[in-house]
Amino acid sequence: MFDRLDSLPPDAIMALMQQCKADTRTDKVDLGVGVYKDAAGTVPIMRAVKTAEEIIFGEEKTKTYVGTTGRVGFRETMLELVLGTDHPVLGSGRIASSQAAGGSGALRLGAQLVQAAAPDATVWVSTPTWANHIPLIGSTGLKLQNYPYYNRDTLGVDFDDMLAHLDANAKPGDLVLLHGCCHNPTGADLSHAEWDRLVPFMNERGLVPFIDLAYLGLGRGIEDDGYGLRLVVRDCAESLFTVSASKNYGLYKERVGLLAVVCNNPDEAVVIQSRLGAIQRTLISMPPDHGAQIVERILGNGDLKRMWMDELTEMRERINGLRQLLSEALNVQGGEAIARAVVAQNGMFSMLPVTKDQAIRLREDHAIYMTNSGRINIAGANASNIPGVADALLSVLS
Ligand code: PLP
Ligand code: TYF
Repeated sequence: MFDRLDSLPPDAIMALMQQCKADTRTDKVDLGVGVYKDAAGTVPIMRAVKTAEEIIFGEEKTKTYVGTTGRVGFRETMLELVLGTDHPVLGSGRIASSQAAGGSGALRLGAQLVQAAAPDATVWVSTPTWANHIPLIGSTGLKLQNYPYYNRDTLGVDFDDMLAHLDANAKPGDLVLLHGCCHNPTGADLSHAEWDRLVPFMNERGLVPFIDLAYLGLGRGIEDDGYGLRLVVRDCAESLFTVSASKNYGLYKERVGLLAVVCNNPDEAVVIQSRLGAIQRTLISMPPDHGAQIVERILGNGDLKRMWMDELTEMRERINGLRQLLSEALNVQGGEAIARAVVAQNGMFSMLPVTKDQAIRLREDHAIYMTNSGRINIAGANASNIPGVADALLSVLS
């Protein structure tokens, strides 16, 4: 039977990562895959994570199953982190939640729930969005459509176009997938003022927010980065959000994430909690535990939490320092607009106005790796190669 199937192309970003790895040029710069790298170019294990692992190694008594929706302590501490301990919805009983296999597993779980509740709903995603949103959500059978978001001329968000498009095309009960912060692939986020306008707009039109938060703390800080999500949870009767612990804890391969579903009332939340367990059972039975145990230990221990926060601040400051350096290096004739965008954008990514051919030239002629769409992961650079990256970029753009 397997001869009936054709092969499929590999994930483009993973393929780019392999291609860069195989490149023998010593001055290569990997601005491809979205993982945080330190100044030495390694993807480090955070000290708080290592310390938590050592404690777990000494204290863990059993590897028995935890359950389909994972650890209660993980879910509670993550919700407190993301929403803030004084959030009005936190103690309301309106939130159902589940641990998941990464942010990706949480997205799939959430989409599967939406598909069960509202199979005719459309999920609106930004142009562009993280490429994996399409298969993760689309494979449930839900329909996906695009709303305008990033303007490649202004290198910013087309907020008025976004609202006008949703106003004209989305129907009540549709979902709008929003990036909580550090938009992937563009780095262009909604301002607080835009979130303030978006939330009442969505409420008036009966649109349900579905927020993907994968980079909390890597943009401007936890409070700032969580602004839109906290507002949505406070002001919308129903919403969903996913949280990934891959980037801000460096727990990529451990696969740890959270899905939260904010319901109209506590009775509904009880029903949805049972559904989340049932859906997870159809997908993977139970989520992996190790990463969730680490996160729970860190967030539940004052010293470890401070250690983690300090490291997260170091990571964010490194990224923002590199943004500043790149911006300064690009701030010459012809590069001014990109220079401004690079410091206005948030998180690891920026989307540069390079064509596919230019991205290929940067790869082939300069050993600088970025996606064909012009997305760079700024954390892949360092202070010594930034001037070369800026020069190469300006040369292919001229
Ligand atoms: N959402 C976005 C926008 C991402 O960039 C990522 C990153 O990999 C994820 C979700 C989920 O990542 P993971 O499944 O590794 O937690
Ligand atoms: O966008 C990125 O680079 C990260 C990592 O299939 C990633 O989100 C890339 C591709 C993929 C899974 C994760």
